[in-house]
Amino acid sequence: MKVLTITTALLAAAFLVAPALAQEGATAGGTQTAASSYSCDPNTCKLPNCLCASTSPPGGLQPKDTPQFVVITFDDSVQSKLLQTAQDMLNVKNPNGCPAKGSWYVSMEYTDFSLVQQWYANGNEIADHTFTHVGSPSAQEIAAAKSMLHEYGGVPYGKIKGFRAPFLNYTAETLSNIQQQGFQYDTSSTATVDDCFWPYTLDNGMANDCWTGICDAGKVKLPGVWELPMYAVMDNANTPQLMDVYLAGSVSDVTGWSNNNFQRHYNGNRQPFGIYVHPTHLTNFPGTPDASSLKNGVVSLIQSLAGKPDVWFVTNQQLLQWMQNPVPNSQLASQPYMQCNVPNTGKEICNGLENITISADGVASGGLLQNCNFNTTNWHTCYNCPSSAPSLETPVPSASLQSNDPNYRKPVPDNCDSIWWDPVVGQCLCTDSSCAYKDTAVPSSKNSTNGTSASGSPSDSKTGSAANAITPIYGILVTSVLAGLTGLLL
Ligand SMILES: *[C@@H]1O[C@H](CO)[C@@H](O)[C@H](O)[C@H]1NC(C)=O
Ligand SMILES: *[C@@H]1O[C@H](CO)[C@@H](O)[C@H](O)[C@H]1NC(C)=O
Ligand SMILES: *[C@@H]1O[C@H](CO)[C@@H](O)[C@H](O)[C@H]1NC(C)=O
Ligand SMILES: *[C@@H]1O[C@H](CO)[C@@H](O)[C@H](O)[C@H]1NC(C)=O
Ligand SMILES: CC(=O)N[C@H]1CO[C@H](CO)[C@@H](O)[C@@H]1O
Repeated sequence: MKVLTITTALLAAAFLVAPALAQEGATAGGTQTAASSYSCDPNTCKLPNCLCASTSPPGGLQPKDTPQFVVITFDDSVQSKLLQTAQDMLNVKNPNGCPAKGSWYVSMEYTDFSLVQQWYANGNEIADHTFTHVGSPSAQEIAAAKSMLHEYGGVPYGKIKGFRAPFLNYTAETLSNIQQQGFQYDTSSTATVDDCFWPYTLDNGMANDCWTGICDAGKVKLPGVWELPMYAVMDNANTPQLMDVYLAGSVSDVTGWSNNNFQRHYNGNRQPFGIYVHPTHLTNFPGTPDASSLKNGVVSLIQSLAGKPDVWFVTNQQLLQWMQNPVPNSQLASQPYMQCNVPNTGKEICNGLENITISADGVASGGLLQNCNFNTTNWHTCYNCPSSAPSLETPVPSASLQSNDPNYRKPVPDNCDSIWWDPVVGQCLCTDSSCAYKDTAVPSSKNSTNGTSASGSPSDSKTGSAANAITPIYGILVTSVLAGLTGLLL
């Protein structure tokens, strides 16, 4: 395997060209020297609760026996057309015959919560991408999104385990916030070549994005919280491309880079390979350029990776289950978290698997759905609409119906998963051990969406000068991405 050395000078150049290349966090850093401040002793840091950053597979597995995971992730709002794009991308099978699964990092604006539930009930992952998609998000931004995904999307708190920072712009304080709010992992950092680490715990700090100063001693130390680096595709100029790689070149260029980098992982140490998209770019909307060829390129790439006996398309949660107890590829098919039994409730209960239809104009509907209309946004839920539009301060306003109203929907209790919960009758349709669920992650006060009382760790501070230097670039992207979205979707 050819090892590429990226110099700081090259990196600087990469950032300058970033706006022309792609979207948020498309390019990223990673120097050989920067990671030297990371140190971790594998004799004391042991699975399942601790793992040192390493380019080698966990559990002492040989690369040839290690599954090649591919994670496909989607960012921002969940809407019917975007969901269709995601489903088209995931239309491949794993070696055990189960469908590919993906992770969605959901921001709240324009999200249709009935589709959040549908995505979740189909075995995919729902994760937190803040309320209003702000860089450097407050604890309140993170907590508000989690509350809404639970209240209106029916996702148990304990199943919302992941976080990704908007614009991939996080600080030590962001990471400390997600730990305080009980998240299991962050996936906002970048892995290039030298720092192409398998997921690791933050007991000994960060080992990626070191050029920002985040790896400095004592800066981040969060026992038990996992970091899942995002794996960059190095293009022909050795510029790391991270998100929406399809925007950085022609379909054939992007396919070539992606295949080369996939092979680097597959023939190397089998680190996970990532395909990170904003599905809005791959979806046709009236009045915007035809996205079909972009989408077809990505779909073809995914289909070309599928079908190998050791290539698995998983959610980040599935990947973490494997990380904590790594088994050889030959044993992966039978792991409980790799099964695909569809819950059979014997009854239509608005669990997301049934009764949501998408009309030609891209509107979700179904007899059991509640329609929550607040002028600028119109979304659906299996639960109660709020009496006023959710806001950052009050993400979950009181229900529009009184609890004694015959049409009042019963919220998912902490001893049932929404895929078996009938919110109309208020009944858990599965109680045996195969589906027993107890949510231990319910916030102590459901009110406390204001974030947490504790402040960040004393060592928190702004990220280093390198990060500040790229702020204007991100700023431009923020504006144009948001402007694009609002234009499209309002
Ligand atoms: C990124 O985070 C830094 C540090 O908190 C902040 O100054 C900057 O405004 C953020 N950038 C964006 C695009 O939000
Ligand atoms: C959806 O549910 C409603 C109410 O139970 C029912 O009337 C309707 O026929 C269902 N639609 C489908 C496609 O099953
Ligand atoms: C929730 O917030 C309201 C208004 O701030 C307050 O009156 C109520 O006591 C809180 N409930 C809990 C359980 O903290
Ligand atoms: C939310 O947090 C802010 C700042 O910590 C505080 O001033 C405010 O009173 C809090 N609001 C609620 C409802 O707890
Ligand atoms: C600004 C605006 O469109 N307001 C409308 C919001 O919805 C209510 C109820 O449908 C209307 O009465 C308002 O005019």
